[in-house]
Amino acid sequence: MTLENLQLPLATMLDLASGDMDPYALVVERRLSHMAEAYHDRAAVTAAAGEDPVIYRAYEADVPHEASQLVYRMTIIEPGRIGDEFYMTKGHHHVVDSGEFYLGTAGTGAVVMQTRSGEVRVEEMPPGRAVYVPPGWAHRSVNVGTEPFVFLAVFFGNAGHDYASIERDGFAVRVLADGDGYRVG
Ligand code: S6P
Ligand code: ZN
Repeated sequence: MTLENLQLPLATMLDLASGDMDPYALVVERRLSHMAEAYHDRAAVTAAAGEDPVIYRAYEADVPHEASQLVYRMTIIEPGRIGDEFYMTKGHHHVVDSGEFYLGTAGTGAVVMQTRSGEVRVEEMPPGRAVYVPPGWAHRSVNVGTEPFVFLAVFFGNAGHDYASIERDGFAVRVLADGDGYRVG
């Protein structure tokens, strides 16, 4: 980095309870119609399609998508289910295999991680619990509670997001309602 393009420090307010970020550079909003194929109960997808609920939003800080940068996002997954499957993110691999830092800040959720060879791990992310997603592990977050599930993510600016392989192959496990709780099936 030369003096000409030296970047200034950035300070951002993160509301850990609500997930609001101020200022933010972009927001990703995903409704059911953006990820309808991800849910296994087709009748439940059809029943919810008219309302097309917002499943989650992610606010991103104004950091360049370049090597050596650390981009950060706050994600808010609404509470809800499609059939017996909890609201969740699309999930992705990073195009450039690279680790990611997650920190739960509100609500009750978990992150499902999976290698390309099919090894799976699920970690809960209550407020204050950090989860490290190592390079090569796809990741999808799930709200298993009744309040919005909020978490912070920090990833490399050149990571890139590969959604296509998850859209094609899915995850080997689903997080499903089970009484008042959940099971991984
Ligand atoms: C980015 C990080 C998260 C997700 C966000 C939305 O590497 O893993 O900020 O982007 O939770 O999930 P998705 O799967 O739609 O990107
Ligand atoms: Zn990621």
